[in-house]
Amino acid sequence: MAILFCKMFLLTNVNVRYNINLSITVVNRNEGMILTKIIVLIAGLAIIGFMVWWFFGKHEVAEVSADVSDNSQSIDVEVNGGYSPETVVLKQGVPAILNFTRKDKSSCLDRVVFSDFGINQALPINEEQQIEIDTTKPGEYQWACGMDMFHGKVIVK
Ligand SMILES: [Cu+2]
Repeated sequence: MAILFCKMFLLTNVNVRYNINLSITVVNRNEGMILTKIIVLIAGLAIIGFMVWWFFGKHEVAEVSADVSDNSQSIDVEVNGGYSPETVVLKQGVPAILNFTRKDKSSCLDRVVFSDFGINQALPINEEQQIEIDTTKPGEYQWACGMDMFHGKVIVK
């Protein structure tokens, strides 16, 4: 009788343990879901942050304003798989020079064309070419490679 009672107790004990284990598992599953949500949230925020950084990062690299000193301004433009910077901001009325240096071996970028100013300048590799830009009129002026494939822009304001 005592043994039976003991066995029953053991059985209930096992049941209780099982129940506790089950409820812990349920709690863990809920916590897991919360954790998953937090991870998804953090990942989402990280992606948004990265996109913002990428957008502003590119923006900063792409656009450069000239330093104006002694009634002259100049900007160096590197030609290598495109133009860096792609957008150049010049001050209106101040004589401006863009220094183009081609580091790209491809013949695609061996000329730079400013159709608004009638400029079609050869860019020998690794040689700085000075291009005078007329800044008398404010506006946006595109430049391109000889084949009109790569583009850059001068903003006079
Ligand atoms: Cu080209």
